[in-house]
Amino acid sequence: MKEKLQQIKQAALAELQAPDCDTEAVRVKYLGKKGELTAVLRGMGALSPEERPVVGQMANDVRAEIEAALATVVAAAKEKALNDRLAREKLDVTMPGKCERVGHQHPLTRAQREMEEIFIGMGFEIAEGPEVEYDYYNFQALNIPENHPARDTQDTFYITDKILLRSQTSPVQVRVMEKQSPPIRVISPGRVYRSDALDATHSPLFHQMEGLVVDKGITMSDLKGTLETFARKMFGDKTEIRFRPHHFPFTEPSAEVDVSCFVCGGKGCRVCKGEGWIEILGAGMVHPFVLSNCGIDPEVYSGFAFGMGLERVTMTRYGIDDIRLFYENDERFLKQF
Ligand code: 2NM
Repeated sequence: MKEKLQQIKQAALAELQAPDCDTEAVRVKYLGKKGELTAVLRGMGALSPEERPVVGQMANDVRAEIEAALATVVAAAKEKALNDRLAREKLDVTMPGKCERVGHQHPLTRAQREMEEIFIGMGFEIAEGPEVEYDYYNFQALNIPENHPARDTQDTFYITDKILLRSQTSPVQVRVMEKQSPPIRVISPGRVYRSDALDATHSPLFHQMEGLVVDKGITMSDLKGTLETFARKMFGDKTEIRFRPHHFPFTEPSAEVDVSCFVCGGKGCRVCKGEGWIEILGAGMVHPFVLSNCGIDPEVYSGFAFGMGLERVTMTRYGIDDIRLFYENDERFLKQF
């Protein structure tokens, strides 16, 4: 019986050494109610009274040894499982983060939105219209005569005799005047097209923002006040504006409008090329012919209009010296804004 106990012990310990040992199966097989050790204990009745305590003691020792070996193997398996999981789920919080790069608005879009906000603050609404336009809206209704150089195929992209890519956003305002009766207060930002070769200051596609106000009793002083307010919000509180006489077919009188240089304040510097002033706008009182072309009685109503190039304003403001940078989509340029 003692030999049997030793055999059980050796067998159990050997099984526990196996690499993929099922510890629960070993426990049941040797220590369970129907296990081998229990079977030996059951047979103890056959032993003499002197042998019984000796064998009993030995059986208890064998049980304790098997239990201890089992506990060791179970603990080792648990530790290995934990270590495997820690290795698998390793997270190094000191690694550099993964940064999602976020885009932003194009500098021209930002300038346009900013200008829209300023005019919306003065009660203007935003008007839009087609970029493919009738020559009637782009030229005729605006009192631009048949022989005007702007109408030449050298300067404007024609699609047919009567259809073209708009060369300004004023046709949008003609459409507004046809549809709406005064008071009218609109701005029309958008793309315009001219048949110019691309260079540092010209592009066949550029952006304009024009404005129009029509009501009873609108005068040149309304125009000046509006543009001064705009210029101060756009270029700074101390900005002054200056009107120089000019000619546009669609306004009378007409003016080119300068703002005092926002860099030197008027003393003269590199940005204003020593002038102290920077030209940014064309403006004037809407020609009576234009009003009547649009069904508005010039004897009752008057209005002012203005227009500026978005690229030009943005280039001036940020000191950008080449218009092509706006269209090349080079991130090294774009990410600066
Ligand atoms: C400019 C300069 C001066 C202008 C005129 C009109 C309209 F539709 F009312 F006749 N819209 N925009 C205008 C006037 C545009 O751009 C340099």
